[in-house]
Amino acid sequence: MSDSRPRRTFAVISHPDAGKSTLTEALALHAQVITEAGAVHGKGNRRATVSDWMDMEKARGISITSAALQFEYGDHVINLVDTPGHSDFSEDTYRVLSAVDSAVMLVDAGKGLEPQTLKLFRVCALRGIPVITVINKWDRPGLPALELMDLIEKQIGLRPTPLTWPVGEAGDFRGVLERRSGDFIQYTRTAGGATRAPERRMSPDEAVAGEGDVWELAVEEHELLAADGADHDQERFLAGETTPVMFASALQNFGVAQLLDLLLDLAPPPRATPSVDGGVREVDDEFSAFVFKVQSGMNAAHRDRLAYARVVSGTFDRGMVVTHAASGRPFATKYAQAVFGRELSSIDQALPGDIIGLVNAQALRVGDTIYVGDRVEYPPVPTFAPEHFATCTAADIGRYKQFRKGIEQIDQEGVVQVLRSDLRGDQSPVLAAVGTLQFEVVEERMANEFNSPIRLSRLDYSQARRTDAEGAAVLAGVRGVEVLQRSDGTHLALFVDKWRVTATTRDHPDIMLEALPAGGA
Ligand SMILES: Nc1nc2c(ncn2[C@@H]2O[C@H](COP(=O)(O)OP(=O)(O)OP(=O)(O)O)[C@@H](O)[C@H]2O)c(=O)[nH]1
Ligand SMILES: [Mg+2]
Repeated sequence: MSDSRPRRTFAVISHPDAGKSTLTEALALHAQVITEAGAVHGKGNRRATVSDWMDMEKARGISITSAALQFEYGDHVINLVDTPGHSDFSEDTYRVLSAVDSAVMLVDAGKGLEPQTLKLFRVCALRGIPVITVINKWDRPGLPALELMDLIEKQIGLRPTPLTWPVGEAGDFRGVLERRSGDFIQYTRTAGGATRAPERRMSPDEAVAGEGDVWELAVEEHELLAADGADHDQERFLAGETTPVMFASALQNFGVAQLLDLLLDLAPPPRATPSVDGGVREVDDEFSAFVFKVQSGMNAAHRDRLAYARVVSGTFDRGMVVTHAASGRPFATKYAQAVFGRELSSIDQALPGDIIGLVNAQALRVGDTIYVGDRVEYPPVPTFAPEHFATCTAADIGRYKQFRKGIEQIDQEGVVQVLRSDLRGDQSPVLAAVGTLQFEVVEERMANEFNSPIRLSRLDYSQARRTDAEGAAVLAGVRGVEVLQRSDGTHLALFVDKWRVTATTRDHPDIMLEALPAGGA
């Protein structure tokens, strides 16, 4: 977007099924970027949400890949990234977390804090990403609100500071008490939740008259929270000690306006970013950005490959020639796009916090930095320890060209890690994944997008360790170990199990065998 309005850049994260894509859509609906929710929220009749665009996502009703949406709201420009909840895709979610300034964490009111949610909370804490908590699905029976606050405090050690408090227990969502003003905001359902939910602000007196005991209980609990010091404190929130909490029903568009306002008022704007060499790029320094995601197949008609870059500093102008840090080569940015799910529209300018799509930028890989002026390189995005391995061959040998092209693209996107060795040859690379659903995505995309169905044959390995050329040479003759190379040059030694790793370390104490960060559940 071509103006200087303030930016808010955040990710929506949680355990699968908590309602991230539904909330993403509700936010877009509320900001009036879409006029009707794409999801017809009936069971079995669910159309895809704006952010779930892959065929596989539509068929299964889960998000498989992250989706970026940029839209205007009030006097702000919002950059939102909807992430997949499934732990098999957590590498994608973690990459997104390197590109945002805050996170909206969804909690399913009926389920409390689920494993993947807890894990993501920890990642945010580690990276210093402030977290806003949304208790979702309040339209359905669930845990008591105070109990949920206890769970947040005990299980993740963040102090919850609710900004709104539900009026009506889970399953009887009448509205919220806005704690700052003490007002009642009453929500009204619309048919199927397809349009913005009307809301009415009422004074406490009106609320008592209308809602009686239910209102009084909310007031009591609100006072209890206040007495306990559970009020919002901006500094502590930004320091990662507290989390503002809101109650919502994404499906019915309840609580969505309050969340948008919260994001504008309290979520942090883009800030200075450290580079690998220990320096810092200030927001108003010269232009720089890094690629956190590469995706193709967004549009079956054009085989576009899109690199998603987060602008870190400076102003981006379309057509600008930037430097690609990895190769030192100049790079022309003629085809910069704003992204809204799968829709692209060309942009002339972008500011820090914006996520831009660079079309057919073949040179760009996940983690790459581009810049103008003083050289800068941002830290690489993490890759995880794969735990599942399979050899991959073209089902139809006559389609080997398509096969190679597809595998190369899959590799560049980081859908799985692609490993090769002289022994196995190029016809039969090994795919390495954090979770087996990643294999299914590869199978589906190779068949439909690249017209080269594949055969996968699972290998017995479950452990990968980083080694080097020397280690590879030593391990070449060792039984139960195989060394392959990733396209970034990294040598990975694969082992059947942990015992084999231990035994090998004992027998060859001098070689490098380094654990990779754990990814999956
Ligand atoms: N009752 C109720 N159902 C909801 C609400 N929000 C989402 N759902 C339903 O929960 C299911 C999952 O919603 P999604 O938005 O796809 O969940 P998600 O978190 O994006 O899931 P993944 O991307 O697969 O991790 C869908 O059937 C939604 O209609 C809500 O507020 N109330
Ligand atoms: Mg989703």
